Amino acid sequence: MSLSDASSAFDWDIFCRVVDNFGDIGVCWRLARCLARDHGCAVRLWVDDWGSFARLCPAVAEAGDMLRAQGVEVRRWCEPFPDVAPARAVVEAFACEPPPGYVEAMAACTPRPQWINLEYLSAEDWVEGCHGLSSPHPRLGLTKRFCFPGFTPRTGGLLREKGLIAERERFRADVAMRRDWLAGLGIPAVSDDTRLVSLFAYEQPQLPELLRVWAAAPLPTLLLVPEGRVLGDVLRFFGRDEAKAGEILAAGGLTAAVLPFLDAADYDRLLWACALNFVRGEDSFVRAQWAAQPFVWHIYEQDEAVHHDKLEAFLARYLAGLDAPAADATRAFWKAWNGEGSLAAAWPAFAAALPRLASHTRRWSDGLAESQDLASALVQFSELSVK
Ligand code: TRH
Repeated sequence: MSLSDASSAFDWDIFCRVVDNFGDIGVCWRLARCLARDHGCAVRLWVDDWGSFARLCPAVAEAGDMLRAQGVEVRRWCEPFPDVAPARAVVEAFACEPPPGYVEAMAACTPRPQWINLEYLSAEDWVEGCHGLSSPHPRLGLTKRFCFPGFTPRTGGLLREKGLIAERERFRADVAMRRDWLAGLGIPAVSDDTRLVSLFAYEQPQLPELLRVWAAAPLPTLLLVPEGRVLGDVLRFFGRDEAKAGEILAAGGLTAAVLPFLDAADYDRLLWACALNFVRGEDSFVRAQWAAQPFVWHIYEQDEAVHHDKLEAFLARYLAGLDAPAADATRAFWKAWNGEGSLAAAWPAFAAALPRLASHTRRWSDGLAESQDLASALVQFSELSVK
């Protein structure tokens, strides 16, 4: 049987090359699960770096080149690439280019698969003009279309699982559930006036100065830090070289708990439980917005500092409608967190703005939740019927 006669068992093939960290695979893995769980699609996910993926999906570590996890068939993207019938829709994440033989096989299919390049998230204005554009293949008669996630209805939107917001609200409303969940992570009971802060970031050289301010503040802070790149900066403040998940460190009014790298559901709960979330990259940045609490974004650095425009574009959208002093304080603190200015100096005004920022972020999140989510947009985009 030639591939053109083969009717693929899969609705979707998603191709993911891990550039670094967890964002590329974080987005692809979430998208794959959304398509499978929320849309009943048959999804196959191709991933080149199983070491990184195993942090998000531990079952990968035990598997050979293939496994079924959370409703998705996961395959190692290796060379030579196996001779498989392409799916009806193909997502190439972040211009990672599917294997040439697979693309030839796509061209031989009748009908030809829908080919979508899923781009990185940006709040910049040009995104609306590029979302949905097509690019014809020079030889093979295939057309690739561009899907840009984003914050406006004229983009692909953001990944948001069905029922996520209701689940968040149930967790928030249930004080005992939150307390028990924190206790399960080894976090001691805290006083009602303690500010819970989660911290996921790249290296942050100024962090010890900020922690000094928190340690001396009249209100206590509990800092929850999943193991990762920023932990070294936390430990520097405490005069330690290393710490294991489960350790709790204290200085003045500041307590820091080192957490293991959490699974996706627990990472959401962490964000829901905290009054302030430090996030980074792409996927955790979006999760913080679904948590609807004030957050600070450590943006992924790009060549020629283009990430500064990206940061500004997001701030302009996010802060619109917030009173000027609170908006200025938030902008100054975010910029300092991203290397422009002093964190300790920017903190007092930002801390004073947090109550107003909290209600503003809630409105921001509610507004985003009214838009179509990215997986639904892709299903529509690909013209596959929703089952
Ligand atoms: O890891 P990131 O910095 O990822 C990236 C990549 O660097 C990528 O190349 C770049 O292009 C992109 O950012 C913009 O940050 P991100 O996107 O937040 O991915 C982290 C993932 O890890 C996210 O899915 C949340 C998850 N996570 C957990 O599952 N458990 C945890 O405990 C933590 C802290 C994170």
